[in-house]
Amino acid sequence: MRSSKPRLTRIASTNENLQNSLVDHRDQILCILSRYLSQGRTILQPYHLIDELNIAIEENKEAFLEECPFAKLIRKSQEAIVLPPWVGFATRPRPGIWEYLRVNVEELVVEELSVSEYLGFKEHLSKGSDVVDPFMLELDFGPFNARFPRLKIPKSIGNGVQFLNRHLSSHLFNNPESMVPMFEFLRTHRYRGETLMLNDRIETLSKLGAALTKTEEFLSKLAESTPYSSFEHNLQTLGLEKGWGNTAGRVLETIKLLQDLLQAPDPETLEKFLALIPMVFSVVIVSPHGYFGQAGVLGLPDTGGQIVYILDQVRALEDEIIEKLELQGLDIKPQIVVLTRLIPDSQGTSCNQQIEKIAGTQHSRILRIPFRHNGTILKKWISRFDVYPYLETYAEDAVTEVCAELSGQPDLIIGNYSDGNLVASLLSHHLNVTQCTIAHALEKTKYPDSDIYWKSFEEKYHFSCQFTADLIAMNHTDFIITSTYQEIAGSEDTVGQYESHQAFTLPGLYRVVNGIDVFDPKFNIVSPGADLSIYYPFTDKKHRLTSLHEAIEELLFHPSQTDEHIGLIDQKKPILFTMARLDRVKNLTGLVDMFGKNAKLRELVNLVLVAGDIDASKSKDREEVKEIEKMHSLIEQHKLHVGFRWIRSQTNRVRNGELYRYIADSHGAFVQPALYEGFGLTVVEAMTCGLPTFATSHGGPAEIIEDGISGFHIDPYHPDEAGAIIVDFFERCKSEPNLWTQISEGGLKRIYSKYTWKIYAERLMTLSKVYGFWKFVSKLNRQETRRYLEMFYILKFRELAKTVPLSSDDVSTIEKMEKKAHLGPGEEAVVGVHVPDGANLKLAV
Ligand code: UDP
Ligand code: LCN
Repeated sequence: MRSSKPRLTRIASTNENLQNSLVDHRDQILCILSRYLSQGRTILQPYHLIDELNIAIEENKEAFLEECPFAKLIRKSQEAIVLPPWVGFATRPRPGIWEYLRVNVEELVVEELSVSEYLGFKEHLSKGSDVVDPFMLELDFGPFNARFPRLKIPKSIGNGVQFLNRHLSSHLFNNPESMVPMFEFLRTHRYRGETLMLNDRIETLSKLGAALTKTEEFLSKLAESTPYSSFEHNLQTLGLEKGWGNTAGRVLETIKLLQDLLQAPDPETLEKFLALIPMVFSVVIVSPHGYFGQAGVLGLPDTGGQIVYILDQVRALEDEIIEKLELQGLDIKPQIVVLTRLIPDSQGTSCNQQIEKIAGTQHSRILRIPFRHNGTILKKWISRFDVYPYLETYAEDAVTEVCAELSGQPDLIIGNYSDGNLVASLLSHHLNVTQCTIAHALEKTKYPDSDIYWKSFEEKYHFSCQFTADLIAMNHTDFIITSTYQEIAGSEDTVGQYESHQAFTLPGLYRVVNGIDVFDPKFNIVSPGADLSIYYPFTDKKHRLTSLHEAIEELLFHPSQTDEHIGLIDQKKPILFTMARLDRVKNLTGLVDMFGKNAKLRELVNLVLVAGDIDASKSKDREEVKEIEKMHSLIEQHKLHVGFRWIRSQTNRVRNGELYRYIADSHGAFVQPALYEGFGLTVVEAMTCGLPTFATSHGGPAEIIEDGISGFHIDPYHPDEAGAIIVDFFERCKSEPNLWTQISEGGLKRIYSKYTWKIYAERLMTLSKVYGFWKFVSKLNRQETRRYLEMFYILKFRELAKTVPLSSDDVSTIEKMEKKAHLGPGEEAVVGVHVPDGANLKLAV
């Protein structure tokens, strides 16, 4: 708890230059500040700040302004808060490093602010907050991590495991006895009661060295390929159990690594050794929301990349675990269970089946558990924003069902997205199992100002619950994997998704002064790929699925105007293609608006989009309904009946793969215009098929694509410029015949070097083992943080979850709510399956 009354500190000497520049260039700076005030905005984004600065420099013809400390401050600011006479700035000199100050526009003085003071100042923006709570709850995870190692250089963010290994091994291995924890770890290592690695014959660490030497002598007399079974008994007598390798050569290799560690431990050898130890046999992957199925679900609301990612991940992980277990000489069947929601009213999908085998795997399956409340099972799909009141009961049910399904505990629990990560935290807390967190997308970044104005988003999105769940999971987890660096710490100019959870405020609820540290070694970048059996280059003629071309041509060109497709395209022109869920953030309506206005682009290409439903009455998703309506009105407004085609969402991935290639055949391109994209699997898919790609500069695609080499960046907030970039490419393609191929090949090169599932699976397994090991031998599981989180969960999350209305299967209630939602344009009413606050309808299954 902290008083929010600003402690007004005079400017520190480090910022004296800034203060001096305010005095020296008073008029020019006043002119810039007054431009900010006159915008009539209370929060200015970087592009507002820089656009206005550039205009002022241009108008004043004052070149020195470029160099003055004030202009530099503006260029490094990620946000300005306008509360006359003050303008507050949150500046970010480098990724993960923040400074706060405010400038009094009347007196032209600067004050440095602490993070707490800055957030307190910002809280005045939210309604009624002249009564800012003087004793606001402040969340600060900093003190818990004060003695914990952290990275220092922004460029090493995301390489947590190397750093952690280096740091902890130097502490752990600093005397002859320091290998005791490793010895204990190997001695107690078991799989379902069966001893692995070392047995009781080796009683002490000192005896381990001798046992290893004897084993080495024995094995070196055997041929390398001698199978383990033929010398199993000899090794047991020496104190070594299964797990060292399937041949004499492999056992020797593992023993050698341990001998090296005993002699002179170093982090690289430690990582190699741990990677060879059998530790992960069963994995639970948690992903409750959406329609989690293997067919006919993609493009349905809340059902996109996360599902594709998990199914591809399962296949890659299973292959990797099987391969490694075989090399380790173990005849164990790995088990991977995807834990998702059972939806009794499954709309023709398989989401009503409790167990479903995962195609392309030997032992992996989907386990579905329904959402229930007070003993009543919820039958219908509900939006990912409405799931919070169900998650605790869901997690309780999951503990029992998962352990029954696996006939024991898992070795690793991987959470996905806010709901899955919260459930994974509860499961891992309860079972004391290593937890891995994958965000996919942190909504706070997608919805600007959803923190400060959380109350106005609350009815529709319940962000208070979601952000609380995110904070709990990211602090509870043992390690976090992200698809890109930018997801953690952004870039020089943009803020990372995790980074934006470092400091923010939810006025009236709590203020986060240290929510997550992007320098924490729990962060690791492990990028996914695309399924290469579905997405492969259009030039791979041998595997092209020409039998699907008739159906594809019908989708693209058939003149009938149906619920399946509308619009007509000119077959002589290349296609600019996009495919996404019809969420507002995907900005497909923004793309269509830009296309509609750009006569040159319309002359050069057709625009084809695959997205959502065409008939709004068929959609159950409140955001999608709005986007569908907006799309129809744009079609009318820009007369987009020709040169444009809108195809409803397409769930057949194999055909979609061929669709990308079909578009590449005619030298088209892919465009991904999202306002913010967590990663962007469609970008990877399109590039893997050899389709030149234009993708948003906000989020993952900015890192996947190297601008001008493996594709192009476009800024959705500057649609005219984005349009000009696309026009320029297609125009240049006419005069530079190689350009199209050059970008297409640049894209493929990028994918093969960084975005494949094989690289992903190896890395994830190594990380799980390393973090699992450190959790066992050190206090890495951060007990203090966990106790603090228990309190936060019980006192805050539970209370917030109670404020989310329970959903209903009652049709009459749904219709009433839908009517209410359509009262008028722009009205923020709730559409869908909510029941009025407090009502708790009990419905039989
Ligand atoms: N997708 C699809 N049909 C559609 C829309 C999307 O198959 O109508 C697939 C697409 O190919 C990709 C995934 O859904 O595999 C979308 O993933 P992405 O990461 O691009 O976005 P998300 O939906 O996860 O935000
Ligand atoms: C969710 C998203 O929004 C996408 O950006 C990602 O590509 C997808 O999940 C897979 O991680």
